Amino acid sequence: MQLRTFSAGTMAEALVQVKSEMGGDAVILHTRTYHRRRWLGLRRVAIVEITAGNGLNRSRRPAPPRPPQNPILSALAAPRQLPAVTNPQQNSRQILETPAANTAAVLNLTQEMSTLKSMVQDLVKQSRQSQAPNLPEDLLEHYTQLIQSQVATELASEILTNLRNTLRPDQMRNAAIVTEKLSEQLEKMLPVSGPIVRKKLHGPHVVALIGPTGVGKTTTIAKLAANLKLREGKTVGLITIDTYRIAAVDQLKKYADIIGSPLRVVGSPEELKEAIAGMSDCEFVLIDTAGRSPTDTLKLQELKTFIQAAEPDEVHLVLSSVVSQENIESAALRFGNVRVDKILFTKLDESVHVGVVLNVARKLGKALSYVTTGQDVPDDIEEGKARRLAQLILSGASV
Ligand SMILES: Nc1nc2c(ncn2[C@@H]2O[C@H](COP(=O)(O)OP(=O)(O)O)[C@@H](O)[C@H]2O)c(=O)[nH]1
Ligand SMILES: [Mg+2]
Repeated sequence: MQLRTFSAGTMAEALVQVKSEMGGDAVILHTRTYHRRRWLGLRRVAIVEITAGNGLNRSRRPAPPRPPQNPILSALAAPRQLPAVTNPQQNSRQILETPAANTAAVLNLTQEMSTLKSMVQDLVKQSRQSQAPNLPEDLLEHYTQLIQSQVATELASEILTNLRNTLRPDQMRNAAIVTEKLSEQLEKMLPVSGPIVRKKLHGPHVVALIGPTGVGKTTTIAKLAANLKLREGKTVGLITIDTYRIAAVDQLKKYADIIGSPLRVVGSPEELKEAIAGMSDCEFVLIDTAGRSPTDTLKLQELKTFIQAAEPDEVHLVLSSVVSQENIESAALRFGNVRVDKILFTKLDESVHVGVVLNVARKLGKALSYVTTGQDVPDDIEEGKARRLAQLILSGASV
């Protein structure tokens, strides 16, 4: 069986692609509509995705209710000659004049629809089984939940295969046990770093936040600084690297004033070194980085020289969980070149696909430090906890 996925702006466009690439015999197995952010996450664009298959192994279905052709595709793309009611304009008068004929036609259509519905369900199940082989029926539902939360298919398969291998048959029948064990498997997959802690006795513990523009670095610095200072009673100094003079400083200055922390703005690696040295009486120094465009490699190179000069104790790559997995990965690749010790995910309150956090943490092999859950300073930040993330993935809900 050959499986392919097509994406387009509308269902009609996607169907045209299916027909032209796979021919009229292709069977639609699954459709979904999702939104992707474009232009640095400012615009949401709807994408229709169709998964279609060719050469389905029909021997799996013992008694096909219909001839082995492509009823779904043809029903959607080029309506077949169904009873009169499928072509209402042509036959409307006739139907209206004979209520019995009308009822019969509607009945016929209802039957046709329910046959199609059960075929689609059957095919979707087959498709899932082929993607997640050897999974008992009870676990398929959980596999689907992981996929819906955007956990990568290979990760979802691995998690459920582990689960199948660890559960006894009697446990498998107990939904509460299955969910608990599944959560444990997910938790094991997500490395977390714990909170920012100063271990040294002298000098500040220096933390830098890097990442694309608009992900929430400055807001997160303000949250971290406020919590360290106001809740934990630590002394905190703030530094912002702003070589572009884009006035991003005002935002942090406001927070620095409220918290009562010093803020230094630096324009060169030397100034940054001096600024850190000047804050030697602080227990923590948090470095914010302003930027114009995340794709500007020259600026990334510049950022690297700043980070090298600062010699921070930890560098957190800040990523927005509402951006597509593709964009997150390309940002991670670019900033990975600068230096990344931990990852921090923002805007979990706006994301329904928390699986992305798991995928990216696994892919980068970096531990999750914090997640942020809203715009409020200082409350909307939490230490990254594997169990919390696992439960969000399993519930399919946002925070
Ligand atoms: N919904 C939501 N918005 C956030 C969160 N963190 C930051 N923001 C918003 O994202 C926007 C950009 O934040 P900013 O800190 O300026 O991003 P920076 O360019 O990386 O410094 C602002 O409107 C913030 O209020 C979060 O956790 N959830
Ligand atoms: Mg900023």
